[in-house]
Amino acid sequence: MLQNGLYAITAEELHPGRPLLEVMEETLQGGAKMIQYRDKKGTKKQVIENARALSALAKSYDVPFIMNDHLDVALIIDADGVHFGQDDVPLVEARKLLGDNKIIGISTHSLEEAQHAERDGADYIGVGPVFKTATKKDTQQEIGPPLLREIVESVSIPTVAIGGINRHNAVSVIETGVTQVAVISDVLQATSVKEVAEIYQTLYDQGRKHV
Ligand code: TZP
Ligand code: MG
Repeated sequence: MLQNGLYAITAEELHPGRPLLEVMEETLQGGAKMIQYRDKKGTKKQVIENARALSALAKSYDVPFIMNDHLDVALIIDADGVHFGQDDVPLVEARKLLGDNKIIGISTHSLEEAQHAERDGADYIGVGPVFKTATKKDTQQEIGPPLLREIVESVSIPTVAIGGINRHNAVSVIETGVTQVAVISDVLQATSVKEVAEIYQTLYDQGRKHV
């Protein structure tokens, strides 16, 4: 259900002066396999408007649209799925409201959390931070590729690596067998977002040869 490749996540503050929709369309033109709208600051009204527009954009590229944090917004705009942290709406509660056809992703930081999320019925897990990152301030200790590999091998649901991934270290991450790499700053801060998204697809093919 999740295709191998780049998972593009929004961070509007990283591309001042460039519209959110334009930047995210470039990730899709470059071949992103999934997009997530992550907004920790907007008003509910703004989040609904942006989510509706991003969802339509993703649909036009036949790519799933995932809403971070806001279960109500996901329901209002009929998003393809949601992404939650460990302290957000519990997975089993979200499942009751969203049904079996929506994607529910959960952030995990250890083997235990990963296995727990799988048991609770997550459709995929985020795993990280793999490396140090300046994008999320309240992150846990970075786990590194060896533990990432252990986690990937210990679950049978799709896995998404996140945190500090860039063009230089992406192959070492992809080689662990992760389904997707979620990248924020290295993609959104690029001069050509589309070209960098395309590079990730090439790196993916390179890394998968060793899986
Ligand atoms: N969750 C764990 S690390 C992270 C999130 C949202 C930030 C990843 O951003 P970057 O710029 O790709 O390191
Ligand atoms: Mg959250």
